[in-house]
Amino acid sequence: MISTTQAIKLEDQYGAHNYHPLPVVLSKGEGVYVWDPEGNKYYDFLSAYSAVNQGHCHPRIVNTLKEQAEKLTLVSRAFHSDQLGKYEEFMHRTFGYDKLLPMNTGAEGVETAIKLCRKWSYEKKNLTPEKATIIVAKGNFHGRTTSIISFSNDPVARKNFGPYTPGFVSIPYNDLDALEKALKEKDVAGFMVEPIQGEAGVVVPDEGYLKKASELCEKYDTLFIADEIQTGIARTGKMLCVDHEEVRPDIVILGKALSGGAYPVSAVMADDDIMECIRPGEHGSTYGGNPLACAVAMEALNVVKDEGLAENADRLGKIFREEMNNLVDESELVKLVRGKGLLNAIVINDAEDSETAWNICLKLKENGLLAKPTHGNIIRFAPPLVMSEEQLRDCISIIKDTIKEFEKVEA
Ligand code: IF1
Repeated sequence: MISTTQAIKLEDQYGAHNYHPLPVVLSKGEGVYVWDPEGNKYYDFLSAYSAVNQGHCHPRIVNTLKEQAEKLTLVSRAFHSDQLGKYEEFMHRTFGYDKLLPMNTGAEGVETAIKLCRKWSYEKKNLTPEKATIIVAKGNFHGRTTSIISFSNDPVARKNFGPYTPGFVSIPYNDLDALEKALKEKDVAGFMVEPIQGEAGVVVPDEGYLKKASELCEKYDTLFIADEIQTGIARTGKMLCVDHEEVRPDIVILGKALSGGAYPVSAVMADDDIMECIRPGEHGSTYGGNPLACAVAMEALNVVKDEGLAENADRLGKIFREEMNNLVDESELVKLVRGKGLLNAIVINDAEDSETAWNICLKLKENGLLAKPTHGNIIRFAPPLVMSEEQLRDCISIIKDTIKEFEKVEA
């Protein structure tokens, strides 16, 4: 078994430095726990950015992965497989859309939704060829491809990656007037938005924002596209985050926990009038819809349903925010807590570029809990949805004690 020091050294020497991870190496995961090579045990409070909602190495998902892997993993879409149609029907029954376009990563799902939306706008809404625009929200994070970072307003994500893909209009998040104004412009094809902005720091829009936004898109015959890659699959206390407002987007994008962290699986769902704008040979991917992905995704979603993970996330999330609000009252260091279900974040009372949040995460690690700051002074807390109330309360104590310990040192 390689040691923590050796593992980090190898990555530093031979790996691109495109991340700045916490100085911890993980070699085993089970449910809400992960272990480092030296045998230290941690609560995972990041869940691989909401990809392991079902907990690490869920036995049902791992067994399905093993069984299918011994039968058939990939045939490409040159031929049919016995899993793809079954999976597509399963997803139709689960989410109620006519059709699904299977991809692999979240960014591929987002790129697919962009292409689908543009194609629909030329072929069904008769927009000016090559002039379609898609409205996006400032503070968005939809992935790392060149087109996606073209409409990011995060300089770190964009700098020196130009020239940028045109055809996107940025408006402030959670601002319906700005949305309506943008929808009135010429050649608008769609509005793509995260129901809660994850990377921006778990920014929850006002109650009713998603509902009104989808109604405005309807009014202006524009597609409402929900990126549920991080907020979906029970993370916020409902199967989809848009379910909190009973909104039915024209296009829904899923990823991450769609496979429970066992395999890259993403999906784009829409009804026939939109999905049939893409015809044979117009879009695809070698691994898209492979039988291994289909089998794993069906089992991963069955686990979510059978174990009532949405209900658990809703109930535990309320306890978490209540306890974090008590901490806000008691602590100078924690300014506020926000989130929905088990997608939450605390804002640290320090400058955006301060090291405080990072240092708190280092201390949390020493105390047995893994979390990582998102922008500057915000710490995202997103444990696997299989967590018990007892485990959550244990984590709350660790967080409270660490913050208090930190304040004493800081004071
Ligand atoms: C990183 C966080 C970032 C996403 C939404 C699409 C994608 C993501 C709403 C793309 C991916 C990941 C990517 C990872 C860190 C993490 C992340 F918000 F979840 F924390 F970066 F913002 N839509 N989010 O959140 O999916 O192609 O990665 O499968 O890139 O550092 P992907």
